[in-house]
Amino acid sequence: MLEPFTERIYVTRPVFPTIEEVTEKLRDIWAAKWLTNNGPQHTMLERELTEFLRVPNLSLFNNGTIALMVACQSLRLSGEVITTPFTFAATPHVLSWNNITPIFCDVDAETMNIDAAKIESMITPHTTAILAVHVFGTPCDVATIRDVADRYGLKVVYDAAHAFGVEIGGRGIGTFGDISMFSFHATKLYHTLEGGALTMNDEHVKQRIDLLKNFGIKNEDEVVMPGINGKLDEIRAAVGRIMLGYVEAERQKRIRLHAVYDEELSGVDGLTLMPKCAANVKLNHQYYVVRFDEKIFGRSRDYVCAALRDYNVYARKYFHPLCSEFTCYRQLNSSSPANLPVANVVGQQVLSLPMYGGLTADDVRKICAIIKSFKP
Ligand code: T4K
Repeated sequence: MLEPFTERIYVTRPVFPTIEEVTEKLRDIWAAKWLTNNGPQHTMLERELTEFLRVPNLSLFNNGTIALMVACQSLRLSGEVITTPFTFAATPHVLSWNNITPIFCDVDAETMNIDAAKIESMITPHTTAILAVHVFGTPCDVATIRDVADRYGLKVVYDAAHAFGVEIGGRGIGTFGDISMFSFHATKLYHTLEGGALTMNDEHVKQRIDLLKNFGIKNEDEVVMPGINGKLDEIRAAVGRIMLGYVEAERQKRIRLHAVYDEELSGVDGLTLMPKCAANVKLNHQYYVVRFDEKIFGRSRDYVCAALRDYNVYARKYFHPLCSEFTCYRQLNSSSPANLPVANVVGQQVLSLPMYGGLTADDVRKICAIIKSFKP
C-alpha cells in the first residue's frame, strides 16, 4: 500500500496574498475612512476587472449568489427558466428565490454543460430565459444557446462562477448572453474572500443592476425599485485588487498540474478525463474532474472517494446529488430521471480531484497512483 499523505489534501486551497500586501491596503482604507458603499477600492477594482475579463461593463457584488439573484431581477425574469441540474445548489436556488420554476434540461455527455440541442424541447409559453452554467470552466455551446434564445425571444444568463478569465477566440466569456455571473469565493481561482460580479454588454442593464444592489436608491430623495444589499466592501475589494496580481501565476501552476493528471490518468480504462476544448478557448484550469465508469474501472466513484480519504485525500463529488434530486426540486416534472439520463450518469460518476497551485507535480502523481491502485 502507498503511504498516506501526512497532511490532508483538500480539493482546493485558497490563494493567499502576503500579510504585508494586505496590511498596506488596509492602511489606505483606514486613511480614506471609507469602508463600503462604492468606495475608492471598489471603483478601482471594477475598472481593473472590466479590463481583465475583457467585458464592456461589470458590477461588483458581495457574493455570486446575490449577484445571480439580482441578474434575474434586472431582466425581470419570471415563470420558468431552463437550467442545468448539474451545478452547485445556488443556481436553481436563485430562481426559486425569484419565484421562478427551474426547468431542468439534460446535459451534454462530454462537456457536462446543458445540452443546447435539448433546450428547445423544454420551452413552454411560460419560459422567459435560459440559465446555463459553464461548469468547471468549460464554455457552454454559446452559439446554439444564442440561436434558440433569439428564435423564442428568451433572455440568456450564464452562471460563470467557474469561468474566471475564460475566453473564446480572445473574447471574454462574460460577453456572451445578456448577463454573466462570476463568483469570487475563496475556493475559486480568483477571489475576494467572498465576492462576485455581473458582467453585461448593455450599459442600461448595468445601471439597473447598480441600483438593485443598493436597495434601489437613486439619490437621497428617491428609491426607484425594490433593491437589496449586494455591495462589496472596501476590504474585500482591496484584497481583490491584490489577487489580480496572483491569478495568472496560479493559472500557470494549474496548467502544469492538469497536464500531470492527464499524463498519469489517460489510458486508464473506465476513466473519462476533463473534456478537450477547441483550440481558440483559453481555460482557467480551476478544477480537475474525472468520471469513473464502475463497470469498466471496477470501482465506483463513491468507492474511490471514500478510499482516497484513507490516504488523506479529500476529493469532492461536485456535483452530486444533482439539483434535480434535492427534496425541494425532485417533485418537478423536469426532475424525472427519464428527462435527465445523461446528468444522472454523470452525477454518479464524477469526482473533483485536488487542484491548486500549492500542490506539486509529485503530489498529483501520487494521487493518481493511489487511484490506479484501487483498480481491481
Ligand atoms: N454557481 C456555481 C456553479 C457555483 O459553483 C457557486 C459556488 C455559485 C454559483 C455560488 O457562488 P458564491 O455565492 O459562493 O460566490 C464551495 C464554495 O463555497 C462555493 O462558492 C462553490 N460554488 C462550490 C463549488 O464550492 P463547498 O460547500 O464545497 O465549500 P467547502 O467549505 O466545503 O470548501 C471546499 C474545500 O476548500 C474545503 O474542503 C477546504 C478548502 N477550503 C475552503 C475554504 C472556504 C480552504 O482550504 N479554505 C477555505 O477558506 O462550496
